Amino acid sequence: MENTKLWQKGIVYQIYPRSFMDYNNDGIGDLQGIISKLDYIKDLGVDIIWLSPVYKSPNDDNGYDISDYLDINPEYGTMKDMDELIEKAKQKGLRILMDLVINHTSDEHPWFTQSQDPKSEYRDYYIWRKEPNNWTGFFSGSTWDKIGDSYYLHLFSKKQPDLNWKNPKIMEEVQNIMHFWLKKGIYGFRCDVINIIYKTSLENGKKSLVLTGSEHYHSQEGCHQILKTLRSEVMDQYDAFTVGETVLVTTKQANDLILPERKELNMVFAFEHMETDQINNKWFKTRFKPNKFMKVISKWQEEAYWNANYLGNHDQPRSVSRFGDDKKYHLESAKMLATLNLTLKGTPYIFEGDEIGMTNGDFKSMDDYKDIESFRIYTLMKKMLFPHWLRYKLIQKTSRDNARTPMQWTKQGGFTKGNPWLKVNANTKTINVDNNLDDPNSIYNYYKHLIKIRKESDVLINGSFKPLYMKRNIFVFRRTYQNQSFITVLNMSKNKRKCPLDMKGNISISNYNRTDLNDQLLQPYEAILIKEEGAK
Ligand code: TEU
Ligand code: CA
Repeated sequence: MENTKLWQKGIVYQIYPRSFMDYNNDGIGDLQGIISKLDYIKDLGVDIIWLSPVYKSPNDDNGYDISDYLDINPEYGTMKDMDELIEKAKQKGLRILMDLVINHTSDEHPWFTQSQDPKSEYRDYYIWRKEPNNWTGFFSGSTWDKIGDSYYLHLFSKKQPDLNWKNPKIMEEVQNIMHFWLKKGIYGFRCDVINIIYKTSLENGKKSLVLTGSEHYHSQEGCHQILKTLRSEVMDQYDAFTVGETVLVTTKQANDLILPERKELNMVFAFEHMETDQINNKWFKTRFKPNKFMKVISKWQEEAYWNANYLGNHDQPRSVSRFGDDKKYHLESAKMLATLNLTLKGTPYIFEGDEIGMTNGDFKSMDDYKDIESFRIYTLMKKMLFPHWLRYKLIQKTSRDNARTPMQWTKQGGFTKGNPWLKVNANTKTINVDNNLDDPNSIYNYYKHLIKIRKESDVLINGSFKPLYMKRNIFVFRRTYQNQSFITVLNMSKNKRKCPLDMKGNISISNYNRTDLNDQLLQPYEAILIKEEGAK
């Protein structure tokens, strides 16, 4: 236990800075806004705050297009504000995790503007070719755009040119950036799309419905080499950690990045559980099937060396709207999902607003959306002759803006006194922080209680994971450490179901305020955490 690091035993709270709290009332969340809410975050019981990018950026992709890695987006504040945030957080025992986006920069980064001149020393910072290949990108369409008489590669939007990791200068630049921030006392990095940064070849790819060409850049040996260097040259000099965002990985590919002897990353965000309600790609949603979902989660629990557990983030629809029921069983299902996320093995990540059960946005037309990806996909579906109602329905279900609506602090919203950059959900009237703080039975107070239980428990932090039942939308698993154990019982559906196993022990927490385990009938979305008695 003593050797357990903060990033293993701690809990991470993700902030999407644009949407968290607007201090100067210009409609955009900012650093002073975050500082003003540090006590709220601390009270929840978390240890680490992951900030989505706050660097200087023209905001084509809300900060995931960086034009200066060593400066702060003026919309969010200044470097002085950032120093203050790091310092004030530290005083409260909170550490800051920053987003590190090193697959691409903004096209407005001075490296890229200079790179446009074929004779510039920055030319090789990016990937230029005379002719495009057949690759298709994450936001759909070709990955190549033309400037002058050459094409440059961009796996995301055309304002996000990919860096050329075959150029040793990039390694040098990135190391400097990492040192700069780590020296300020941050606790590490969430490494954006880290498993696709190294392009082994630029050959044409095997034709595929999505991401043609990915076999040339996904999980390449070159990427492993880069991560080993960043670890030994930078990370190892600090008390810090890395979590990689890794698209399309298998448990084997994840372990190749996180096993301690590999000396690369500490953990990764995998996506397989997020793919269980989609056909082929994330824009074609099918009905959520809990059985499939729990099997994937269980597989990752058993096979991955360590997990970064999450049910939502700034790229995904809201978890309660997606895996729960945001109407009839809002309270119950949000608490059930919390119980899942916080009793699994690994480091739990909570996305801002999930602790009060925020739901998908209540957008009324395409004019309400802001996300570049939503527009790209909408246009693509139009080209494919999808009727308007279907296009709109798919965007409504999948848009990343669902997770990005401003944090609901009060009945009136409370995020800003100005005009919010993205529409505040009208359900802030009932779903808001104020209501949650006041009500002992609220989702927030359930999170808080559950976090406390987790933090005080060797079993929940270090225990092994064993699935006991995964059928009929019921998920039961056991965590064991030395001679102690917990059982988590989850009904992931709205149907009442008899628990197939005998439930024995003491109830640590339950979302129906159960006082005993005599009744084996599980209520809709019921969740029970049971501390088992005696040795196992
Ligand atoms: O996301 C990468 C990613 O592959 C997806 O999760 C992304 O949401 C996109 O929808 C692919 O379909 C990361 C960031 O989290 C995301 O916000 C950025 O847009 C992206 O990288 C580019 O930096
Ligand atoms: Ca502001």
